[in-house]
Amino acid sequence: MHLPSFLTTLVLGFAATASARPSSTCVASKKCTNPTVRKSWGSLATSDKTAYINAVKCMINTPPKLNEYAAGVTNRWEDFIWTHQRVMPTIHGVGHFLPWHRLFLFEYERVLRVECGYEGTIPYWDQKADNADIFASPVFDTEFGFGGNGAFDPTALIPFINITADGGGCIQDGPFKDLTIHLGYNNDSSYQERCITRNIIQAPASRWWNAQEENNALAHPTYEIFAELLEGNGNFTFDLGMHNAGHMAVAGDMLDTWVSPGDPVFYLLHGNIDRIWAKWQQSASAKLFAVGNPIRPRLPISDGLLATIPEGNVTLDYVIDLGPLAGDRLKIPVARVMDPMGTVPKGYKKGLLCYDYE
Ligand SMILES: [Cu+2]
Repeated sequence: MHLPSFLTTLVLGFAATASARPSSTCVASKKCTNPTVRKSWGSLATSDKTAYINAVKCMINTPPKLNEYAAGVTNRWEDFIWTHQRVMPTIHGVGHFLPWHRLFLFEYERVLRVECGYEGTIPYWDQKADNADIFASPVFDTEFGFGGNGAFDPTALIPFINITADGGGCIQDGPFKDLTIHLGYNNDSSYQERCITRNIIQAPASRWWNAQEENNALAHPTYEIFAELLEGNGNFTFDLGMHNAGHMAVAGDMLDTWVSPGDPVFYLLHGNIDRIWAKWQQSASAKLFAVGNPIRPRLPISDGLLATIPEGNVTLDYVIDLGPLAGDRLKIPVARVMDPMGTVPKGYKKGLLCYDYE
């Protein structure tokens, strides 16, 4: 295995070009009472882990609602994969990356609870706890976790860095060993039968999954820089950030930006990204409703698609939605998902959320 160049190159290229947004932080509503509490996977009791894994299995075994839209959607789990796949180019590298994924997690958790009788909350992956040895993560436990690496496939190159590693093939063990996915890779939503792959590598975890990286992001006073640092700037060889480094360290399906929610660990990783955002928001009152950065992606996308996306920056009024997954019910201004504890700035309908992180 060659050492990827990002190990030796640390680019601190973030110019302070973004200015603080004028804050309309006059809170019109009260915090919700009795928030649910999301906990790290490693801190859960084994019975809680089993309950969550069973809820995921339930979702996989539940009939789809969106099969009319794509042949590769055959169950409720794939409703969510496709929902992410269909809008991939417009929800990454944009100002609403964090709010959109927060909304996505909200609906995912709701479906686990309402349709699968799950009584807990969605767990998060405390990435920094696995900095030294990602392979030993409780997330990859074969009994009380999501199984470990994919089978070794010498032809599987990790995208962006073009190296081989120890895995690359189908998940070999654990509760999702035989998970069959019916959507293709990238934007291919035609019907197929395939496994979930992983190609775990330590390097991104060593470099980005640590308290220093988390604190480095948290220390930035503006949403614009904080959010970009946390997500990663789209350059998969230099500035991964904890989010991109999370996808890259697991690799396989997790490194297919379109269909990465096929691997159950997607939701744990995004739980952590959402947790860090919430922590940043709660660190000063002016940050709670701070949002910004362009609606148009930083990443290259086709000119045809780009032309359909408005110019300008994301504001509290910018409307996000989950498409047919939730229809008008979750077609809402960003303002309504800003506070996990459900407050909204003056003038907005009540907040959607009521949770906290432990
Ligand atoms: Cu995503």
